[in-house]
Amino acid sequence: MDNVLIATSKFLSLVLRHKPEAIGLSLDPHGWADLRELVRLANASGRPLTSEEILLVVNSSEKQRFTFDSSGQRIRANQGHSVEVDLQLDPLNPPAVLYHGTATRFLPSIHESGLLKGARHHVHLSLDANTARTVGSRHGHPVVLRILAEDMMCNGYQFFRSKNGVWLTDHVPTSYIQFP
Ligand code: HQG
Repeated sequence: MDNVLIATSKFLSLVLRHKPEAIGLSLDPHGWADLRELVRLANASGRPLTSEEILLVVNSSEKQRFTFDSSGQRIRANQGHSVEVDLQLDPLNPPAVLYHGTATRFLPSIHESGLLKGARHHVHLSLDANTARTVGSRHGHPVVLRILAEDMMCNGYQFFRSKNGVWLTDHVPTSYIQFP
């Protein structure tokens, strides 16, 4: 993605995940925003944006961060929200092991409290260790934790998978984390 599209993608993350009110946008209870309204409000608030640009971002995002509904007239973020939305994901059986990438500086606290979702709706887990390492490197020197997901599920913890393949759960207690 070129720099203009990256900036647009970050703007979409801001208004579709975290701060729709920044441009006066409202999301429906499931996180959907009307595309024309989004374009209108962005421009009205001084952030030039066209629906063509949005389409390019949605189609070129490797992580598939956003999705259109079947009518093509509404858009939402696939995961990563801090605003309260119900994505209506069904619980799903996870693989035996999932991975979480974090930074070494967080390890003492993770040893203490397990993985916490913080400002997001869920703790985010990756299907493979490489992806987890990339996620962790956003925060500093990366470290990959193995999460005993199947054991968690057997003990009643629920897992979900976002449309773009990120595994989600509420909290990972320390006892299900294998530290390197
Ligand atoms: C850490 C990106 C101290 C956690 C990625 C992480 C992902 C703790 C940080 C998605 C902790 C939160 C989410 C504890 C967890 N003590 N630190 N007890 N428990 N942490 O950004 O998982 O580009 O909210 O390890 O690809 O890094 O946005 O979560 O380091 O899918 O589409 O607290 O964001 O996707 O950081 O990333 P974040 P994350 P997008």
